[in-house]
Amino acid sequence: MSILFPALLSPAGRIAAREAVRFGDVSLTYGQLAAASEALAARIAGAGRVAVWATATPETAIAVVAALHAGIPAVPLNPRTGARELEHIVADSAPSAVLAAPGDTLPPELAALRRIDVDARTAGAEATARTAAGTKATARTAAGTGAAGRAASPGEHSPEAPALVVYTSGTTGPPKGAVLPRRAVAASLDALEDAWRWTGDDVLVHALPLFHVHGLILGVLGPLRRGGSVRHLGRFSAEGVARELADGGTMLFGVPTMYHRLAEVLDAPAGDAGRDALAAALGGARLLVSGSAALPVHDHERVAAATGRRVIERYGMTETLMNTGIRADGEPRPGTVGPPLSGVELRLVEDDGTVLDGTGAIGEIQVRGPNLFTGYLNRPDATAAAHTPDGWFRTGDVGRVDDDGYVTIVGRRATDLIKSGGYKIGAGEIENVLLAHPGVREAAVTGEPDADLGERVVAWVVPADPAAPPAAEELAAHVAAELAPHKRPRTVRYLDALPRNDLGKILKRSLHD
Ligand code: MCA
Ligand code: AMP
Repeated sequence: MSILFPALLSPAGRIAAREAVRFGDVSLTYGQLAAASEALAARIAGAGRVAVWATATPETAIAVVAALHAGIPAVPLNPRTGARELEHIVADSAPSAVLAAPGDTLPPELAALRRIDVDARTAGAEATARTAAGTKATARTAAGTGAAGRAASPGEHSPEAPALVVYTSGTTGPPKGAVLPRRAVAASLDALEDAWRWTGDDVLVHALPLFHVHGLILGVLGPLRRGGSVRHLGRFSAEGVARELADGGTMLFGVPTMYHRLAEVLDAPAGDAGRDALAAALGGARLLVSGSAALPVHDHERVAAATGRRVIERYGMTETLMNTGIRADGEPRPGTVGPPLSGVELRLVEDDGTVLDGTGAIGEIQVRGPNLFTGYLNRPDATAAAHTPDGWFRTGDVGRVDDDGYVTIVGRRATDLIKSGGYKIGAGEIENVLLAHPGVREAAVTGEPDADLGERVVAWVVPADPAAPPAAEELAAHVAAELAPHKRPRTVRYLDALPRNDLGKILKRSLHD
């Protein structure tokens, strides 16, 4: 039987009063979160699957914990998802209800769903007011008792029962829903506990979106499983990171773009107040963790030079949760993602299926272990294609393993996958949307290196009317409205024709020439 959050079961005494989550200036204790999620779990009992309007708010934490408590799979939705992508996700995952905060305006694609309001204030959420001197005064914003000491129902469900369905992009077609069982969530979070000595005393700081594995599972469910707390900044800023780490935060989770932006601030001369405050706050943290994409060594070095602390990387995937990571007591080695985590088997395989065993050999990374998903929702074909006959998951990432087990990712097999700001984006989904624009005759999408985003989305467009090509901003807005803003092209290049081979296939590699 799987109990994901022991600290939320009948919280009493010190743990009931401990802060569980804080978003901006609104926080919930373990007692309040337990009461709110239990009450909501009772209201959604029997629902087949629920969508969660995953804003960066305590309501999202309550909604997801309630669904897990009730044993109902939750489908976190990016609140900025455009019409086409949202229609697909709703049709594919067929939720019976959508959980949202009372003030949220939901788009027409969700109109047919039963709406269930989740209100953190009725759970007794507290607003923490900061005085100019930096001390805190706490005021209750709504009536509510919390539930210190109240008995909770056990929330026990089969380890194989689906916990979450998280949508992730492939090279072509719409995103697929990765079905993550409770077993995988528990196994991956416990492997990180082991690697990072993650305890209930840790206070995690981050500003990640809550509709992906990184921000939601690691960033919210992780602290709750340990009985610790999370402080979400609402929106990423160097000032917010500095403030929260200086005020009790022990760990920082971020994507490389965030560390790059911190490194830019740290580049200011010593004596600059913002730079010095950030350097001191990062220097005082127990653990600075980067993931979702590679953190360039240059940014590693800039942070280390200014703070005396090394950022450590871990390597994961929506389908596999976490695979490898530098340990808290291990050697931080920039450019590597550390050894496999406890319980994870990892091997390298050549294109022809030959399993590599020599140190330093380069091949596709394949993994196996309790951290893996059970499959893609409604896509047995894609699930089968993603696995080898002997049950290993093909990550599509290409890497090597050193003598001491440290893994280095050197690239990925599919050139049609773009990682921008830590988001995985399929070239095909953007091409399809661009082709639906009346001003576009032909389109190809590629990723280009970008110092801030890692890669940026570039659209190569043959206009329907060469005399009046659609403006780059118009195409970006079109993609943002149909898919999501982070998928919009940041650069548009106009061509008379796309380079193609004899079979008519677009030659993407020659685009950049
Ligand atoms: C701009 N915006 C637009 C348009 N242009 N909206 C509509 N139409 C347009 N044409 C808006 C955006 O919505 C946003 O609004 C604002 O402008 C800025 O957008 P953008 O430039 O895209 O944001 P950014 O500042 O570049 O974001 C950088 C970021 C972000 C904060 C680092 O990329 C991010 O949060 N990344 C995290 C990705 C992540 O969590 N990945 C995990 C998946 P507004 O300003 O109002 O917001 S990977 C994973 O889970 C695995 C397991 C793993 O290993 O971790
Ligand atoms: P997603 O499918 O959005 O969950 O993204 C998973 C992918 O992110 C992996 O397959 C890797 O390509 C990439 N990734 C995650 N963490 C790292 C890391 N620390 N270094 C390099 N790539 C990473």
